[in-house]
Amino acid sequence: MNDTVVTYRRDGNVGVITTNNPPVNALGHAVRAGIMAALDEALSDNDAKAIVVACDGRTFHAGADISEFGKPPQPPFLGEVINRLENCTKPVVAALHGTALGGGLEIALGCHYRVANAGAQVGLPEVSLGIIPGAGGTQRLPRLIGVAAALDVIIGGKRLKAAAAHELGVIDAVVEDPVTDGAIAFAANLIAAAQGPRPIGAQSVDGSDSDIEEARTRYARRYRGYNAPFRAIDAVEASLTTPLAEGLVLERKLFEACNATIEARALQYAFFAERQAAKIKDLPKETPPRAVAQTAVIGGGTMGRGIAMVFADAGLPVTLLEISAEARDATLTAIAKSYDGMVSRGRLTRDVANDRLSRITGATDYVDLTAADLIVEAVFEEIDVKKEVIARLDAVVASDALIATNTSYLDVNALAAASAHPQRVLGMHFFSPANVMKLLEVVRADATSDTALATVMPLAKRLGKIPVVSGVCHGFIGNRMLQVYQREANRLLQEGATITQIDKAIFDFGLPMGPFAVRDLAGIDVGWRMRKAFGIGRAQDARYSAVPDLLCERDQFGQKTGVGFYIYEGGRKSIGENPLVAELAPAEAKELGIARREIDDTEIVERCIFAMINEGANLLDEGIAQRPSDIDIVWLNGYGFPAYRGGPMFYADTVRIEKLVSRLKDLKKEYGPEWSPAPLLARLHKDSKPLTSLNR
Ligand code: T1G
Repeated sequence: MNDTVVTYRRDGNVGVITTNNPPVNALGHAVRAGIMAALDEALSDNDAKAIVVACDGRTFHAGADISEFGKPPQPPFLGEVINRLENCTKPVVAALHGTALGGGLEIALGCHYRVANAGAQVGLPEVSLGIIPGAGGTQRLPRLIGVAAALDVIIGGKRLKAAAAHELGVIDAVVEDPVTDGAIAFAANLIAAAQGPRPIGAQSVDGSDSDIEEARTRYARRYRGYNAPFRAIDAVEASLTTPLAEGLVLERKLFEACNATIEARALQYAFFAERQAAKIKDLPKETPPRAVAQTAVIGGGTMGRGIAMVFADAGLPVTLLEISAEARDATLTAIAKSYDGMVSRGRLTRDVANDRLSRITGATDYVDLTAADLIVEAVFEEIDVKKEVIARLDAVVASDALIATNTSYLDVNALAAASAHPQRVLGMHFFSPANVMKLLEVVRADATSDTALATVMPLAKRLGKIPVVSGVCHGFIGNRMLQVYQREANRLLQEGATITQIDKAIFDFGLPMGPFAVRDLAGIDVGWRMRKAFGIGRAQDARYSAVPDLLCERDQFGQKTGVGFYIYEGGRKSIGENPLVAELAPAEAKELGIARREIDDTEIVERCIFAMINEGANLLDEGIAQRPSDIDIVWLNGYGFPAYRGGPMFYADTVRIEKLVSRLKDLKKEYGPEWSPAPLLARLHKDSKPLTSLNR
C-alpha cells in the first residue's frame, strides 16, 4: 500500500489532510485508508482545532476509483470514511478545486463546510456510469440543497460551477487560490468564531413527493431503457422520509444492485473505451504535435459551417473560404443566425456568441489561407473537386501545414496523392451537426505522418470531440457498418416487414430512431447520390433494394421534401408511412422472386445488429479499426447506439460469441455468403474468448 498518497500536517491550529494520487485523486483503497489514518492523527492532535481536507494536483477527488469496480471491495469503504468525517468533533472544511465529482463531492458533503476556488466544479455523475451515488450523495445533497435541486445534479447530470454551487448552498465560500490556504483561513475563522461541526446529516430535507414524480416524468424520455437514473430517484425519494442512517443503507443496496447490471458494466466500459480511443497503438508517445494556432475551412455548406463553429468555439481563429463573395456573406450570416439561436435559447450569452463569431473570417481567395496550420476541406463530396482543392492548397499553405478532408466515403489515399506532401493529409470526418456531435473519425491514410496524427488526436479533445482513428476503406468504421445495417433493413422490407415495424423494433432495442426514419432525417438522397457516384446497385448485390432510389427519383428525399419513407407535416412530424413504399416493396419482392412473410421483431433486431457486428469484426481483421472498443465509441457517439448496451461489440459479448456465430451460420444458410461469420469471430468462438478481450 502506498501510504504516502495521503499526508497530515498542521498549519497554525488547523490540521491539514492532503491527498496526492495523480491523475485525478481517485478514491482508491490507498486513498481511503490514508484519509482514515490522517484523521486519526488530526483528531489526536490537540493543537489542531479544525481540519482541512484537500488534494494536490489538478483536481480534488474526482470520485471513487472506477477501475476498482468489479474487483472485491476492500475496507475502509468510502461510506465509512465519510461517516467518520461527518462525526468529527472538530469542524472539517473541504478545499475544492478542479472537478469534485461522485465520491469526491460525497467526501465534501461529509465535511461540515466546503470552500472552492472559482474554477471548481462539483457534480454526482454516477448515473452516467450505470450506478447511483453510493456514499451518501442521494441522502446528504437533498438535505443541503433540497430535493428538486439535488435531482438536477444527480439525475440531470448537472455539473455546478463554483459560483452556482455557492448560490445553491453546496459550498460556503469561493476563495482565492491556492484553495488549501483559503480553506485553512476559513477554518481559522471558524475556530475564532467558536463555530463547531455542522453535520449535514442533522439537517431536514426540503422537498415533496411531487418533486419526485416530476423527475420521474421529466426523465422518462431521456433515460428510456436505462435503470440507474430511476434507482437514483428512488434513493432521493427515501431521503424525504428516512433518517440518514437508514437512508444510507438503502442507498448502498440500490448502488450494489445497479453495479451488478449489464448497464453498469457497459457504461463503465464506455468510460475507459473513450479514453483508450485517443491512444494510437503504434504512434510513439513522444511524437511532437505540430502547433495549431490558425485554422481554415473550405466550403460553407452545412458541414463547413459547423466545422468552422467547432474551431471558433474552441478558441481558434478560422478562415472560411467560399467560392464567391455572395456565398461567403450568406455563410457568415447563417453562422451568425446559429449563434443568435443559441443566445435566444439561453445556451450562450451574447458576449460569448460575439466572441466566437469574431473568430470566424470569411474569404474568397486561397491566398487568405497562407497562415493556416490546419485546413479542413468540406466541399462537395466529389473526388475530382476535392483533389483540385488539395492541389490548390499545396500552392498557398506551408509545406507542413495539415490538410484534412471531411469526406464521409471517398478514398483518402487518393486524395492524399493529390498533394505534393501526402504525409500531411488525413481525414477528419465530422458528424452532422458538426458543432454538436461529439464523434470525430480521424482517417489515417497510408502516407499520413505521425506528426499529423499526434497533432489531430489531442486537438480533437480540445475541440470537445471524441477522436477515433480509422484506416481507409469505403465508409471508414461507422458508415461501413451502417451500410450492412441498412442493407438488412431494406431486405426485411422486401420480405414483408413494414418500415414502421422495422423502425419500432430498432427503437425498442434502444436506438433513438429506426433505419428508415433516420434516413428521412438525414435525407435519403445523401446515400442515393453516393451509390450513384460509386455505381452501387444490383451488380454488387442481387438483393439490392431500389426502393430508396425510386423515392429519390420522385424527389421524395425525406423530411426536407415533406415525404420520404414517411409523410411529414410541418417539417419534422411524421403523419404516417408513404403509401408508395407499400407498393414498391412487394413489387420488388415479386421481381426478385422473394416470398413475403410475417417477420418478428427479434429477427429484425438480430439481422440489423448482427450484420453490423459481423462487419465490425471484419474491420478489426482488416486493421481498419484498432480495437473493438473504438468501434463501440464510434457507434455510441456517432449513431446513437444505446450506451446501456455498451456499443455493438460489447453487446456482442453480452449475446455471447458462440450464440452469435451459430446465428450467423443460420443466416448464411438462409441468405447467402455475406452472412459468413467474420474470421475473427470464428477464431474467438474457437478460443472461447469475448470480443472485448481484444481491447488493448
Ligand atoms: N477512476 C479511475 N480513473 C479515473 C477516474 C476515476 N474516477 N477519473 C479519471 N480517471 C483516469 C482516466 O481514465 C484517465 O486515465 C485519467 O484519469 C485522466 O482522465 C461512491 C461510486 C475527472 C473530469 O464519474 O469525468 O464516485 O486514460 O482523460 O478529460 O458515489 O476523468 O490517462 O490512463 O478523463 O481532464 C464518479 C470520472 C465515479 C468522474 C477529468 N466520478 N472522471 O477529465 O481527464 S463513481 C466520475 C471524469 C463514484 C461514488 C461513486 C474525468 C475528469 P488515462 P481524463 P479529463
